[in-house]
Amino acid sequence: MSKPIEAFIFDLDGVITDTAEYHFLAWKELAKDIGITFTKEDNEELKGISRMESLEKILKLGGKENDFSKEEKEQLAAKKNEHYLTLIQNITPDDILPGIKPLIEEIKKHGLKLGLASVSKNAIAVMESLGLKDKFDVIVDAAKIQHGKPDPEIFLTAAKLLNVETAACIGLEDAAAGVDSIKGAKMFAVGVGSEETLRKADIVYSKTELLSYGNIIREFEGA
Ligand code: B16
Ligand code: MG
Repeated sequence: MSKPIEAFIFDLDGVITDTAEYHFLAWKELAKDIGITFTKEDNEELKGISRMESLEKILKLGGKENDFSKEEKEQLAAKKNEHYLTLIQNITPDDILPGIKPLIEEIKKHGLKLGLASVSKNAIAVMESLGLKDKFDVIVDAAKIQHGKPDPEIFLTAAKLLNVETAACIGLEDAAAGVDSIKGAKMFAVGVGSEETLRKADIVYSKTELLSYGNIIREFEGA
């Protein structure tokens, strides 16, 4: 028998809103500038991974991991972020993915706590544009952690700040690295995306519109 549920902890990019697509477009253009072909499939590997680690993976993909100095890499990452910032400029509450608002409302209605675990340095700005920042009890972003996903630190920190035990938390993720982070924190993991990529999750929904509070709680209680 599991503990009674106390909190839901959401990933941002790819779960609450589709900024994953904007990250992809910005990386694709940067990769092209330096002569690397970067596909949507390659992008799967970057989901939930920090900005600098993402750049390192792209350089490796193109066999250019030793071609740039630390300063040059920082410039490349900054260039990608500038482009990304222009892409997310027009984000509004209409960009909240289907099924997320009703799920958040159910969570609130049941008096549960709500946390965000995003490794994005732009998380607070995006949450503000979506009109969701004040609904969350805790936002853990890149500024609050040392180790990104798949390390469990980000979900552990969210649980700690919410003052709940990890066994009483449900984490939601669209990335394999994020699911590893949730499971490393010993939480119940809800995956959004493909079963194959997210096979370590306790339950997987192919799209956010299929997320159901009742169903998630039943699975959590049965785990
Ligand atoms: P930034 P999440 C992650 O956010 C994205 O999934 C990942 O693709 C991105 O590289 C990372 O944020 C860093 O983002 O460049 O804005 O700091 O999925 O943890 O919400
Ligand atoms: Mg994500």
